[in-house]
Amino acid sequence: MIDCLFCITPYTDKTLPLLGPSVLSNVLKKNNFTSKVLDYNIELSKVYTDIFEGESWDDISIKFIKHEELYSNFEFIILMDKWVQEIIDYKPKYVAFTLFTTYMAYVVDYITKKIKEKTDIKIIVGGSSIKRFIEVLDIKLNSSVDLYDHIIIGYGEQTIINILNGNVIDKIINVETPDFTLTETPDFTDLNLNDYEHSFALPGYTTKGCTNNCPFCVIPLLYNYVELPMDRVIKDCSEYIDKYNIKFIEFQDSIINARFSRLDDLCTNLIPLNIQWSALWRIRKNIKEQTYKLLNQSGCNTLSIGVESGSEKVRNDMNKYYSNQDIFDNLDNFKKYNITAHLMLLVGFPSETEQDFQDTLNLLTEIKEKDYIINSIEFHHLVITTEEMKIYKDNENFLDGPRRYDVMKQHLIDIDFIVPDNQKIIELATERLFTSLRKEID
Ligand code: B12
Ligand SMILES: C[S@@+](CC[C@H](N)C(=O)[O-])C[C@H]1O[C@@H](n2cnc3c(N)ncnc32)[C@H](O)[C@@H]1O
Ligand code: SF4
Repeated sequence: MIDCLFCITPYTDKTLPLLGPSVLSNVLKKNNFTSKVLDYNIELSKVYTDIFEGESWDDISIKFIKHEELYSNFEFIILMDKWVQEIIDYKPKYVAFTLFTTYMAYVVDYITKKIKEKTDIKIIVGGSSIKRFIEVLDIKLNSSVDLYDHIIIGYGEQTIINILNGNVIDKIINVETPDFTLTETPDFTDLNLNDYEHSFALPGYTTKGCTNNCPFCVIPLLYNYVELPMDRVIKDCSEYIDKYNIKFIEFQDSIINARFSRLDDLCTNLIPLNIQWSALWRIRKNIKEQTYKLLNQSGCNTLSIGVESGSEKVRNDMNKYYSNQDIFDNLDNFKKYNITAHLMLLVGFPSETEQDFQDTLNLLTEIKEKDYIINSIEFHHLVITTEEMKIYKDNENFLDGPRRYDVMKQHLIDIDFIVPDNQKIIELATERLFTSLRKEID
C-alpha cells in the first residue's frame, strides 16, 4: 500500500529525469505520506527499438501525437498493460501523472482508463501542458475530464498535500502562486540516474514562472514568478553533489536573469560549490561586466536564448524588446567569458512578413560570421492553444509557418550550423493548428 505513485509516461525527453514529480514526491514524504516516482518513459527508452522496429527515439515522437499507429501496435499495448498491472500492484491510493508536454496525453489517458475499469484508485494530473491536455481529451482521445479525480493547473505543492489529506472536493484547481515553504529538494532516489543520457547532470531550479509575458508562451498563463530562497537553492545543489556525486546542474528556470541582483547573488553562492551549470537566458541591455565575470567564476557553461526572430519589429510584437545589437553584445560577452550559447528561434508568428523572415535568415548569417561560441540552434514553429487562436485566426500570414520553417532549415544547413531535424515539430504544430481551427469552426 502506498499513498501516491508519481508516473512519468512516454513520450518525453530522455536526457534528464523530470523535476516536477521528484519535487512533489518529496513534498509528500516530508508530510508523512508514502510516495514513489516511476519513469515509464525511460523504461520505453530501453526497449523501443524492438517495439517500433528500429526507428529512432526522435522518429517515434510523432506517434504520440497521431495515435493511429499506437492503437494497432500490440507490443506497445502489451507494455502499457504491464505498466497498468504494476501500478495496480503497488496498491496506491492516488496515481499522479505529470503532463509535461502533450506528447504524454495518449499514454496517461490509456493507463487511466484501464485503472478506472479495474479499481477505485484516484487519478490526479498536473504539469505545464495541462491546459492543452484538457483540450485534447475530448477532441483527440475520445475521453473526458470526468475520468480524472483532480486536475491541477499551475503549482502542485500545496494542492497535492490537501488532496491527500482529503480536503479537496473540486475537480479543477488553479494555483498561480506556490507556497515555497512547502517545496522540497527533488528526490531522485527512486530512479536509476545512469539510465538518462545526461547521467553526468541533474536538473535544478532557482525560480519558477517568468517576469515577462510573451504572447505565445504558456509560462505566464500558468505560474506567477517566484524565487526560491537562496539557502534552499544551495541546499539542493549541495545535496546533488553529496548524495548523487553530480557536478553539473541544468537549471530549468524560464529565465535565470530575470533580476540581475538575484543572479549575481546566485553566482556568488555557487562559486564555493565548484560545479558547472547551464540555464535559460533572456537577452538584456546594459548588463554589467561584473555579472559576466560571476557567471564565469561560478561555472556557467551554457546559456540557451530565445532569440526567436531577426526582426526587431516582430520581437517587439512578442514583448521581447531588444535590438540585434543587444544580441551581439550579449554573445560577445559570452565568448569573452567562455560561455556557450544555444539559440532558439520561432517562425510563423502572426505579424511576421516575408521581409521579417528574411531578417531572421540574415541575423543567423551575421551570427555565423561573427564566430561566436554557438553549440546549436533549435527552431520552433508556433504552437498555440484554441484560446490563443482567437487572437491569431484572422491573420493571413499565420499559415506560412511550415514553409518558412523549411526555408530556415535549408539556410541553417547552408551556413553550416548544427541543426536538429525538427520535421516532427512542423507536423505536430500543423496538426495542433488545424485541430484548433476545427474547434473554432465547430
Ligand atoms: C526543462 C524543460 C525542458 C527540457 C526537459 C529536460 C528534462 N527532462 O527535464 C527540454 C529542453 C528537453 C525540453 C524540451 C521540450 N519542451 Co520544455 N521545458 C522545460 C522547462 C524550461 C522547465 C520544466 C521544469 O523542470 N520545471 C520545474 C518543475 C519543478 O516545474 P513543473 O514541471 O512545471 O512542475 C510543477 C507544476 O507544473 C506542477 N506539476 C507538475 N506535475 C504535476 C503532477 C501533478 C499530479 C500535480 C498535482 C502537479 C504537477 O507542480 C510542480 C511544482 O510546482 C519548461 C518551462 C518551465 N519553466 O517550466 C519548458 C516547457 C515545459 N517545455 C515546453 C516545450 C514546448 C518543449 C518542447 C515540445 C519544445 C520543442 N518544441 O521541442 C520539448 C518537448 C520534449 C519532449 N518530447 O517532451 C513548453 C510546454 C508548452 C505547452 N504547454 O505546450 C514549456 C512550458 C516551455 C515554453 N515556454 O514553451 N523542455
Ligand atoms: C523558455 S522559452 C525561452 C527562454 C527564455 N525564456 C527566453 O525567452 O529567451 C523556450 C523556447 O520555446 C519556444 N516556444 C515557447 N512557446 C512556444 C510556442 N507556443 N510555440 C512554439 N515555440 C514556443 C520559443 O522559441 C522559446 O524561446
Ligand atoms: S521570456 Fe521566455 S519564458 Fe518568459 S514569457 Fe517570454 S518566452 Fe516565455
